[in-house]
Amino acid sequence: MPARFELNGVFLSGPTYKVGLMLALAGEPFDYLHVNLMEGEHKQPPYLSKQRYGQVPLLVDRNNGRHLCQSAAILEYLADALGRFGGATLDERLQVREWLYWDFDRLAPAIYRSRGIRLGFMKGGEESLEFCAANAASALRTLDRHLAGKDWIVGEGTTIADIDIYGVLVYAGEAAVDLAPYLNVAAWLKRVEALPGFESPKGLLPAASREAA
Ligand SMILES: N[C@@H](CCC(=O)N[C@@H](CS)C(=O)NCC(=O)O)C(=O)O
Repeated sequence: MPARFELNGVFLSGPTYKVGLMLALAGEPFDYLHVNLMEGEHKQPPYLSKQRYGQVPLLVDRNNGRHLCQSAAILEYLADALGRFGGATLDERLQVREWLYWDFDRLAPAIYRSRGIRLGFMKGGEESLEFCAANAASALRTLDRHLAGKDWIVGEGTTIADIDIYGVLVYAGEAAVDLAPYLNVAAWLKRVEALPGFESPKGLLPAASREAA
């Protein structure tokens, strides 16, 4: 029987990794379809008819034919659909959502952009890199203060807030951001990496399409 989920993405993409990590931690096998960004596949009508923003990731839920876009919204969908990592109460779910918005406002742009410039797939000079470094430091101070005395970002267990933010900070090294001074963040990263089903970006996202094992 084919896997329930089909993840369309690119192996270098942080937002694609977030969705793959969620599926892996939830124990959900998925077919992986490589989208050829170099050849502009994501801007062609067949892909745009499934992903209106012309971006990766795109998740297809074959149980109901839904096509889902935007990694944070996909994480919320999966938490709901699979009954995992959504938060234990309404208040936790609301806090989780706050962190998802915070990530894409404060943390992800700084890390992803710095990484993109350094790896050569985004434009930007020294000034942009300095701006990213200052914003990353500010966001990391916020997260580090928040994690003092806590194992997880929200509540007593892993949530999609942890998965979403891990999916940014895993690229800190490539963005030349040193996480060592942020002791609470460093300890939390290790907790995420010890979760059953955890996989690194390399382990989860191949360079070519792959069917679920
Ligand atoms: N907010 C989106 C961002 C997705 C995104 O930036 N995807 C990049 C790859 S990492 C992409 O598709 N870039 C090609 C483009 O935007 O044309 C999400 O979280 O899903």
